[in-house]
Amino acid sequence: MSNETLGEGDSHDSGYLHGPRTKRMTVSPSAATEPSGGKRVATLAPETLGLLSTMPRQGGFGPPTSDGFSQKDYTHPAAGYGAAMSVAGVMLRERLPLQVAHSVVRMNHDRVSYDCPGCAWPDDQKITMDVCENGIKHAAWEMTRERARGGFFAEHTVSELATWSDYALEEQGRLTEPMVYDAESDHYVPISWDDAFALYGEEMRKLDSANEASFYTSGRLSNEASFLYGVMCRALGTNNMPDCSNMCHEASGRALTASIGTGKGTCDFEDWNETDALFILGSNSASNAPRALTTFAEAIRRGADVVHVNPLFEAGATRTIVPHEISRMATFQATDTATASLQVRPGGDMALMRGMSKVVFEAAEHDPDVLDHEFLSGYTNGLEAYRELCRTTSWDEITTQSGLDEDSIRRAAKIYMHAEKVVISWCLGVSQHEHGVDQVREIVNLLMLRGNVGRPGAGPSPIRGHSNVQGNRTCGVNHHPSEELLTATDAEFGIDSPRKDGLGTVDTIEAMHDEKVKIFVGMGGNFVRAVPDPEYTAEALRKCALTVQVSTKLNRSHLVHGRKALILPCLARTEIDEQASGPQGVTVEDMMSMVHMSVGRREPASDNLMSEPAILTRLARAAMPESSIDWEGFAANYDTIRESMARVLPGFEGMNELIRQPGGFRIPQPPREREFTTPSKLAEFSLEPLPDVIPTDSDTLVLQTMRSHDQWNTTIYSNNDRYRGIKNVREMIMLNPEDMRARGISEGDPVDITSTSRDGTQRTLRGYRAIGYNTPVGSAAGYMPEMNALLSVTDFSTQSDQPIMKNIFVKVAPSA
Ligand SMILES: Nc1nc2c(c(=O)[nH]1)N[C@H]1C(S)=C(S)[C@@H](COP(=O)(O)OP(=O)(O)OC[C@H]3O[C@@H](n4cnc5c(=O)[nH]c(N)nc54)[C@H](O)[C@@H]3O)O[C@H]1N2
Ligand SMILES: Nc1nc2c(c(=O)[nH]1)N[C@H]1C(S)=C(S)[C@@H](COP(=O)(O)OP(=O)(O)OC[C@H]3O[C@@H](n4cnc5c(=O)[nH]c(N)nc54)[C@H](O)[C@@H]3O)O[C@H]1N2
Ligand SMILES: [Mo]
Repeated sequence: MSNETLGEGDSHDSGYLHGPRTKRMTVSPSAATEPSGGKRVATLAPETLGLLSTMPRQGGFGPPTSDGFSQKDYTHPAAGYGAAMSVAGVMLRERLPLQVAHSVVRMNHDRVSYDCPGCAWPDDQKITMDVCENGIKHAAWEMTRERARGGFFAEHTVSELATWSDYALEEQGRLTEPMVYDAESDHYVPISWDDAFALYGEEMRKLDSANEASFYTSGRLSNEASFLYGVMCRALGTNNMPDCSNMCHEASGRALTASIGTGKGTCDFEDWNETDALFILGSNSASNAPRALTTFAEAIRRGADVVHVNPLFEAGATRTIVPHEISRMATFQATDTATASLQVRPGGDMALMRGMSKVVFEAAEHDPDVLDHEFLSGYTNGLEAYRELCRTTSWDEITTQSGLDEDSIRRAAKIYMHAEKVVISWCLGVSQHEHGVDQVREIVNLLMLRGNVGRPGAGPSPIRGHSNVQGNRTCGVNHHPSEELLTATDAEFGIDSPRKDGLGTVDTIEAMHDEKVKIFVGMGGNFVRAVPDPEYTAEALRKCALTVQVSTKLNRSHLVHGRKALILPCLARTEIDEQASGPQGVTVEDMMSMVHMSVGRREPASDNLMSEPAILTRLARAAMPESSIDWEGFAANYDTIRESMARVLPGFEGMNELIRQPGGFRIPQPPREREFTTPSKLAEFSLEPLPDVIPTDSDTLVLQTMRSHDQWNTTIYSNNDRYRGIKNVREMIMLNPEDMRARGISEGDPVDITSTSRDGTQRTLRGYRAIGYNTPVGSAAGYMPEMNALLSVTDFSTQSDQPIMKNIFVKVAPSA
């Protein structure tokens, strides 16, 4: 099937793919109005300068640079030679030539190997080497030969390190021993593990209530560690468990729970492999789930449709060399990965879904079989009200709010109706909006019309983020846990879990700022960088009595700390985890609910590291010396953790045996069998009006913040973004050329970006470079985490509590 270019005309916001415009542009640093290189570029407006003013913003958070920047549209297929070169660069930096290549081949495959620490895409067991460029880079990042030893901390005060770039901090390599902050000398100094845990225990026991502590998780934590973490928090008496999922798929979880009863997608890999039409909304798959490209390409080869919905024409929507096909890589034979692309307006996905449903209902007037009556009458609730809602939503509203013309939407609906089996998938482009929950529910509404739920080859299927973010939730990391989980936990451990919801990410920031939370524990991640409003968050963290960061590498969150601070270095997933009963393995759950084993094989980066499960058992014991839970037994043998998990978590019965089968096991997903666990026991149509996603003031642009190809969340590998043709700049904003003209901005000009938050405060990033790009008129795009400086902590969705990171209202003007 060929790449169909739908729609006519050439305006940038007319709907379907016209292909990015081609241009060449290079700006040398001498053309910049500010001094170039490591010490310049945008700073926050003076009025917002505060606690973060010690943090340099050198060329964004990537490596310092003195070279000119450029944008030139990328015309090669995704993956391929550029990928190989990029991997080589990272390996060189980590001084890692052979080991990685070796390890990576084993990664994800052998059941006694480790799970890729990158994304949550499932492993294709049929492909002997299903690896990708970004997975290799990510594994290399943790396998680095560089070490931040105690001597390093003796040489630099924390105030000095705070002036280093984020890139330089991580470049120090793996942390090697526990450290404690010494306020007198302003240094991190070595501390024994025993003393570190004793200090933590002492501070915890000073609290009036466990609710004065908050326990963050980044989505890499294993299932076993997540489970222990949850039990520890509940035994302490708190549900304060913010996690990175509060910033990525909270909306998806809430929406799916309301619609079908459980917060996960219903598809497995086989469904993706046999579907007739795949709709991919708001995902930059080529960079963030690269192995998905293989699936897109294979879908096209068997004649299925693959429709991408995105304000940008991302590489995954064009042509690709599928990641594992090394021979093609050598000869550059590209494969199609899309049949159509819809250039939606930011936040316009719900209107698109509504429009498609409207067309389906219209078609059903002539041919009743368009609807799946058996499914709709037997398993769903609210069909007639939804039909009426679609009837009364006008085309005018649908086209305005989606940014797509009626014809384009009708053609997308035709693809949907012609396909017997449809999978709709989405990522942050859908969830990180005010109406993220409504958007995901509208996806389910559309799927239900033709019974595309709980049937092979069909279903809703969010692309998840971190490699174990889904497993974290399954195993108990949740600030609003279910009664079912708490009851089972209480029965297993003889505790009395708190029933009150805990604090999520945004609430934790506020509570620390109000000094209601006094201890912050981060199990991985880089909290101060990942969250909105870094300055306010830094103030909040600095008010804490104690901050504890369990990490593999040095990052900004170690330098923005409480009055007392601990850095507890842990083993990485690729490393041997030796405990009293011998070497241990942990498990992870991929985005399709498959749980499998991950066993590290490499020598640990230092002999003074502890595993995450072991650290958690020691933290638990230190805070609860009298606890009757056998924490020490858990640390000695992870099988004993899994025995408890098997009793507490539905679907984990027999876990120890199941994970020793090749490929692991699949957690039962009731909606997959059309068993909907909603209160009505039916799948629920949602009946929300379309929100108005267009700023009332025509001067305002909607800014989305996203990842470059060369970064992992807060870790930046380089200042390049290969598929978008961007070289050597992160402090940039992509603008539609029409919007640039209207503001008197030329290509490469320095501009100031001012956001207005929900609390009325304004924030400005100065001297960002304007880059003309094919993004809809009225929209703009730039990079996270730099642009978190534009968000207030109040800028979160009232539906999901998720920060609205794809929906920032800004004004852009030439720099003064
Ligand atoms: N290499 C690498 N892989 C990663 C990560 C990484 O940083 N690096 N991060 C991991 C994590 S934690 C996550 S959550 C995922 C994130 O994966 P993605 O969701 O792909 O992440 P983003 O870079 O934020 O890209 C958002 C995409 O949504 C589009 N978009 C923005 N607004 C809208 C909209 O209103 N509608 C639609 N339809 N599209 C929109 C953007 O143009 C962009 O293509 O990736 C995971 N995988
Ligand atoms: N503006 C904006 N902001 C965003 C987003 C956005 O799209 N736009 N996306 C949001 C999303 S989806 C997410 S998930 C968050 C990401 O937020 P986080 O998960 O908090 O951030 P990461 O950058 O993934 O965390 C990196 C750090 O984790 C530590 N680490 C790495 N491996 C391990 C390990 O094995 N164990 C332990 N204990 N630590 C380890 C290292 O010290 C490293 O520095 O950012 C969010 N922030
Ligand atoms: Mo994420």
